[in-house]
Amino acid sequence: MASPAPPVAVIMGSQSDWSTMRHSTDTLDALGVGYDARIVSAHRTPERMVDFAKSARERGVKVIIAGAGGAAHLPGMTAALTTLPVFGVPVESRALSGQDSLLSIVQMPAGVPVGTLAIGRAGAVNAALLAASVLALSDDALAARLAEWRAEQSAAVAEHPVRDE
Ligand code: RP5
Repeated sequence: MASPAPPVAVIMGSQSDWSTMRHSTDTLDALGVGYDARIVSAHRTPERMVDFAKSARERGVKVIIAGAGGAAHLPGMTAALTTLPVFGVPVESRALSGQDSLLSIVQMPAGVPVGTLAIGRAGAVNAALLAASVLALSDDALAARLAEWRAEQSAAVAEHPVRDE
């Protein structure tokens, strides 16, 4: 039998989404959370999307992070095909600065949830932190690493601004 998949799947609609979605994988790396990163396009590879989403739970995936831009159907269609938690990251599009991505991910009809994050890097980082929070519900060591990550973030904030102008 094949070994189980890493707990987080980071999927994206295109290679061009990687510069945003790498912030999810960088954050998961920092927290020691295993993941698999894949290109899965709702429009260009719809059958790959269906195969991925339908098999995710049985392969051992626990949380899905899905980034897409423009007419960003990937998070919603993936959520329609699995009951695993799906966090959607709107990628900043050239034409509409990611407003199109955000609205097409966030405005899901009642019954098929996508936890929608901010546009771009902030959303990609926070999707990873949310995924880690979900996994930390049943993983005390990860909960401790997450608390440490937060403490380091707090410690890095200076009390006074540098007067550099
Ligand atoms: C979406 O279309 C992708 O998620 C990407 O953000 C956008 C543009 O894709 P490319 O034309 O750059 O491949 O499916």
